[in-house]
Amino acid sequence: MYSDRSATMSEAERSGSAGMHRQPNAAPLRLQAAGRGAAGLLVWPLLLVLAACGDSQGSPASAASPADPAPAPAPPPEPPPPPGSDPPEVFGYRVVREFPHDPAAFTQGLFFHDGFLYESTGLRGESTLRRVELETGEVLEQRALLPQFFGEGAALAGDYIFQLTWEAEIGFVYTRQPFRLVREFRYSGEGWGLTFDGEHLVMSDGTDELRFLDPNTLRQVRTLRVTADGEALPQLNELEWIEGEIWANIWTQDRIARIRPDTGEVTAFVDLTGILPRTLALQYPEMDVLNGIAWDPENGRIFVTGKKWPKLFEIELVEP
Ligand SMILES: [Ca+2]
Repeated sequence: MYSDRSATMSEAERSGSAGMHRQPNAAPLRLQAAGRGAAGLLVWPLLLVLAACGDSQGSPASAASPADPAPAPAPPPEPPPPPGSDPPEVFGYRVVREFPHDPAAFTQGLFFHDGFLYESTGLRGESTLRRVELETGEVLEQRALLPQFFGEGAALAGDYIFQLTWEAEIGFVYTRQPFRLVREFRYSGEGWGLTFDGEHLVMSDGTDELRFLDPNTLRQVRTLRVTADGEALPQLNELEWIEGEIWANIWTQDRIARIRPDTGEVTAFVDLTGILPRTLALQYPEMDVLNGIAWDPENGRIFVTGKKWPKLFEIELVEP
């Protein structure tokens, strides 16, 4: 239903500010030293190496005297499970605090930086990039996309905000504050979610594959197939890098997948069923699916919201 793929003229071209970044051989942006979440702070998941059981050396059986009846042979040790074969754990949640959220914001990208939320909203004619005050939901700065663009994922890398569009195969790069468009980039296929792992932009496109892009060249450096319990997990949507994991909304589901960035294995789900009170659905009939994860690394806060949801929630996980 959103089949307008003819929108090839960029926002910058139309706004007349394209000259500075339309040169085909323009040098790539050099990002300043990455802030929080930089590679030096990367916390890769620990691999737990389980000591093998059933080693008979030194066991009490070997100390038996020759007069004792021969001990029954020890059963062979269980072979270790192959990597990725464990079913993902399912975490619950607890709402720590609720914040107001613009019920007109069709949330497609969400991150938290230095005390403020940053949000990319979708729908043609309604798409924006905005800086939002957490406590009040007030929009402090907003930049509208041209009506042919459907805003999607957004992420901060260094001092630049990267924003995807759904089908136009164009991404935008802005200075963080104020929002000044400094560059465009192209990619093939659809743009859905975006986050930054401290080294690369991580992008989803609606499939089970994540793409890793160099934030300086915007070139793809690798891809990652995401699986849950050995099965491909498609419809990966809004993303967030949280302490060495990629968290992903699953489109149309109230679940977030927690993904190992090295193997693509989903180690756990967060089940957010019921987080939005049903009574609000009557009051806000345009509410759409859960979409939007933001992480405040300084205070260890997780925020979630959805498309045209009137609320944004700070949550804590509840152990399975
Ligand atoms: Ca996010």
